[in-house]
Amino acid sequence: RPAHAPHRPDHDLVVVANRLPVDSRTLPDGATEWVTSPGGLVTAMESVMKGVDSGAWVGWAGAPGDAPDPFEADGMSLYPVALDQEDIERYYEGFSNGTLWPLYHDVIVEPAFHRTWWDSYVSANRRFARAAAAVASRTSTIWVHDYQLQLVPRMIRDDRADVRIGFFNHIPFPPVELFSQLPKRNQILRGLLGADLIGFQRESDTQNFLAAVRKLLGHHVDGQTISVPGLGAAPMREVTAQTFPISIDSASVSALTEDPEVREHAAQLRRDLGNPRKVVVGVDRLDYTKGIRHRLKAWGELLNDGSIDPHDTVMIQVATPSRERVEAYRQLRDEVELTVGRINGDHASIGRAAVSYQHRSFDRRYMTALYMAADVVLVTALRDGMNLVAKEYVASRPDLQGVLVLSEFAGAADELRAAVMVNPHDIDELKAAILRSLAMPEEEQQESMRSLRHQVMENDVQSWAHDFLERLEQSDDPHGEAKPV
Ligand code: ADQ
Repeated sequence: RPAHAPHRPDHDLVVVANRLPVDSRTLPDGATEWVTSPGGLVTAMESVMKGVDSGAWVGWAGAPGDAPDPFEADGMSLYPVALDQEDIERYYEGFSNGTLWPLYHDVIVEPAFHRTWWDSYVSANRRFARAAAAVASRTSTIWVHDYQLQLVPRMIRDDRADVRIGFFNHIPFPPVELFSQLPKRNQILRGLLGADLIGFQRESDTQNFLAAVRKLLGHHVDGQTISVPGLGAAPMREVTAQTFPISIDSASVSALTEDPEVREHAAQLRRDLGNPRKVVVGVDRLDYTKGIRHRLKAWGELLNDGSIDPHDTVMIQVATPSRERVEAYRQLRDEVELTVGRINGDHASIGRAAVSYQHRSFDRRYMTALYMAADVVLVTALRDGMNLVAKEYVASRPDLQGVLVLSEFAGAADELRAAVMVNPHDIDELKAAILRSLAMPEEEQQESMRSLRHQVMENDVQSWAHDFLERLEQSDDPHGEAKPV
């Protein structure tokens, strides 16, 4: 149970993200329970914060209304920010997930825009910025995360010119032709440029951002360095945009595979499925960017063609509930569940599913067991910042068995070159890739997995955070003193 934290503004690192790493949940007896909040950002940053002496995290606690008091958990100070029901509808579900999310993911669904959503985005961003500025000391580094908070760097800088500010975008940054559609696009760019360092997942994201800054704001760009004119008499500032591909806590995932209980769980999973010859797995938040429909279409056709025998091959699709109040997500859930129902209606036998569908969250140990039981993992995102599932699968296979099918539209495709690459829009290509993976000889699996593991084990989330923070330290000293050598 978290103890209440005294106000302790001496944090080395202040993380600002939409969500705290834990969500508050009110129990029937009125008491508060804290559970890990979902998604890739929290998975990544949780392990980073374990290595920080005095870390703080500013974010929303996941429930509408007044913010709980600051408290300590997992060795860091958590500072909850309040969002009321209207903020949730306009700032979070509206501008963040109804406007920015689809626009930044190649307009897979049409972005909606309302001016009231924007107003709420501005005021919510201001609340996060104030909360962060209030707990940062003169020597703190503030690290702002993700598309919900793009105005925060500039808002903090206006208040606190004496701190270093970094920003990392976990999702793609779109080509300038798409970004230009965004109402308030220049305010967004100026908001981001309040940071000293702006990080992106892929080199193409960094280049897209630099092109937008050049074309829409007319700022001078030299390589990765942007010259940002100061306001009034303030001098020109230099801002760096750079690529930092995020990763996972690879060693701890890999270590879990040695745990006898996890191993037994993996074996039990296969037994529960009726010991099929092959198990194919998909793990995603239930999001239209993840290509779940394309994957199920390919799977359904392979069963219909008779290319796959449902008596010896099973697919497990784990779909974490996500953004269930946003219309496009409700629709997606209906479509996915209809498709799964059809496939099972046509191909499942009594007691044995053709697609085993799980709409819920599982803990780390279960997820690792699932990866260990998977002969093939399908990552078929239509657009994805990175995709941690691809890296988790690789880290879970020290036995060098298993095949990763990876969409070229996931950020992970830049690094995980030894995967079976696919364009998920091409259903025939996807089907062929699945069949090839199911038939891949052991030696070939080993060769590919060895190369993938080399990449994932060497480049973990700790080195990602270290690289980002080290680069941020090299930016101009905000106190105007000489850089330490
Ligand atoms: P997400 O879109 O959330 O993250 P992803 O990178 O795949 O996507 O991370 C999802 C995380 O949730 C993984 O760690 C996965 O294991 C976990 N998860 C998924 N389903 C689960 C379930 N049912 N139960 C338990 N855990 C589950 C965003 C961007 C990504 C980027 C990350 C990190 O969209 O592109 O990789 O941030 O920057």
